[in-house]
Amino acid sequence: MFRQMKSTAHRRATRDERRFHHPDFDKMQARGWKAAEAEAKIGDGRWKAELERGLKNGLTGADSIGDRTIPTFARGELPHFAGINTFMKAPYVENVREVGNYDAAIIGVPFDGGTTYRPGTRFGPQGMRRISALYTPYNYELGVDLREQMTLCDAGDVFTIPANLEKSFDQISRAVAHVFSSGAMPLILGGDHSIGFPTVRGVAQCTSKRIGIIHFDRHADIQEKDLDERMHTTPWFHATNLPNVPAVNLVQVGIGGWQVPREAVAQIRARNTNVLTMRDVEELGIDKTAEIALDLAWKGADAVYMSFDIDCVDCGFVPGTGWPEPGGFLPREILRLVGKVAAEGLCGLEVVEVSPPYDTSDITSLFGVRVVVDVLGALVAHGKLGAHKKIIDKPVTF
Ligand SMILES: [Mn+2]
Repeated sequence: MFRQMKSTAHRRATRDERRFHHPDFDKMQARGWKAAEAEAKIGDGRWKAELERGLKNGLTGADSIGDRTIPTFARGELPHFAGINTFMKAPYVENVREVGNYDAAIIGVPFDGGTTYRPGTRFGPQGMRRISALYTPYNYELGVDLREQMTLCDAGDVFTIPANLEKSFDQISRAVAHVFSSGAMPLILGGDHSIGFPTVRGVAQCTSKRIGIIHFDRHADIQEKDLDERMHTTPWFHATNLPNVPAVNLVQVGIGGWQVPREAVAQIRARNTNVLTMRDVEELGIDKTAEIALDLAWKGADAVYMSFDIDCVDCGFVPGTGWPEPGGFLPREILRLVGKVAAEGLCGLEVVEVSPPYDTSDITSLFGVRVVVDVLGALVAHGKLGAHKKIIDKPVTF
């Protein structure tokens, strides 16, 4: 008898008997539904114009094709597997003097001469451009359509000099300064992290204003030299020597593990930079980490630059990188953090250390692309795209 009662008490409820405990849940209040409603408010004029341009430039489609917006030659976004891979199929600005006609410009920096272990980041811009074809310009959760709400171009790659760091640095600074002076926001696809110095130098030379840096990385990258040169372990030593890029506005997030050289740690102390380890981030939580990073980077500064080393993400998610290290950010965490930082405005972005030869299924390249589009999405959603223009008081002309 007892046995029978027990079995009845623990019998699984049938589907009809099952109780649901969320009678007050209103799907209309879920972000999922609100995002669906918000989409209806975004225009589609640029999409229609793209289709028209496709027909004009790519010929009308064969008679058997019912959808008369499909051209003979692929032009524009569709199909995603076809076409010439600029970043997100953005227009290629062959004449870089026209780059100022756009809100933001992709600059490829195919350079891995600063690498101290695994090479291959010279293929980073190609890798990210190729897999960027996977994305539409619309983000459901943000309610943003980059095609409709901003203009993006791809300025192509900087002509780097593979065997010479210093000549490459000069080329990179010149390219970034040119784009920044034009008013287009520079979006830099590296390349190894040695380029962090010349990229920041390119921005900093166009302004008398003070620039902070938010640096996502597992590594500190602030020693003076490595292997007797200014390698990818050194960008912040040299960038924070620039007169308007003080080390007290450098915020280094995600640092830790077994790959931080002690020379770099001495510089952290000497220069009084700001370091948040992964454990700090865990204890603070993502939202508070973002607030603190923003407070420190913006304190007395007029603009903030974001340097995103892909290896800040746990290496299980980004195998295609120069110095993989376990224990970094999970993808959802870092994307949320990136979005929160970008929501306050940025004067430039670099994504570095993507090394396609070590990648698997393009996932590291895809993550790099995701950082770029999430930054753009946050800038657009918060009305901050173009805010950097007000600090350009020393534009360069070449
Ligand atoms: Mn790193």
